[in-house]
Amino acid sequence: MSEYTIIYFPVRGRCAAMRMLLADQGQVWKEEVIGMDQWSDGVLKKTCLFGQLPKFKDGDFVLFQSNAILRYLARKHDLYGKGDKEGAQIDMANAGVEDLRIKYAILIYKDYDTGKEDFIKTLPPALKPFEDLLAKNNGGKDFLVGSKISFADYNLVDLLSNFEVLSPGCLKATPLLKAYVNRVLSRPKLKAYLESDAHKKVPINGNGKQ
Ligand code: GTB
Repeated sequence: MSEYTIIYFPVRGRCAAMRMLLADQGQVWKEEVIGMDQWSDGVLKKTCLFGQLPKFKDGDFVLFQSNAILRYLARKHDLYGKGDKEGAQIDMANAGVEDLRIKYAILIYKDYDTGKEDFIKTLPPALKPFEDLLAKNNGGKDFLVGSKISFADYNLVDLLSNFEVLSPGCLKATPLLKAYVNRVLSRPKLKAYLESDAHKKVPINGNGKQ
């Protein structure tokens, strides 16, 4: 029996995808919410391997780094594709999501006022590789890789949901991606979680920008 705990700031941020994965897989988890006042005293930060959150616990087992946490959960819950090749393709897709997430975080936390317009203009070409991956996999009817959802799908769908908030309609140029996001978001357990206060009342980012 797993005893999962997510220790993070009161935002969706880098924990949204792992929460979506857990909810969709019917898992329960605890949240330890760290306010900025607590974080600023530096006590917890000193105990974090890279000086950052999220921190994740499975009982006594502790992990840092959101993508490592996603992969751990993927291995435990069979969300890493079939065989080495699908696993490598899922890693490749997730690395693309991470590259884009870093650009989004820079926009949100550093360049929002000056960079938003340009960021939105670069979205269609930035999303094209994911549209291409979908197109090559059963004409876009399945997931990024293979016929079963993977951790990279939760990560991508979370980021694309944030982009839809930043720029409503931004998926118009990538219709397979748009249909895929809708399909994933309508999975019953995931939908119920996303409609709950546990998700809705938590802001996307820590500075009020979205
Ligand atoms: N590579 C790491 C991962 O993927 O886990 C990156 C983790 C990371 O960037 N953590 C940030 C952090 O711990 C929080 S996510 N920052 C504190 C520090 O470095 O001291 C982004 C974020 C920023 C601000 C808030 N906020 O104000 O509530 C929340 C989340």
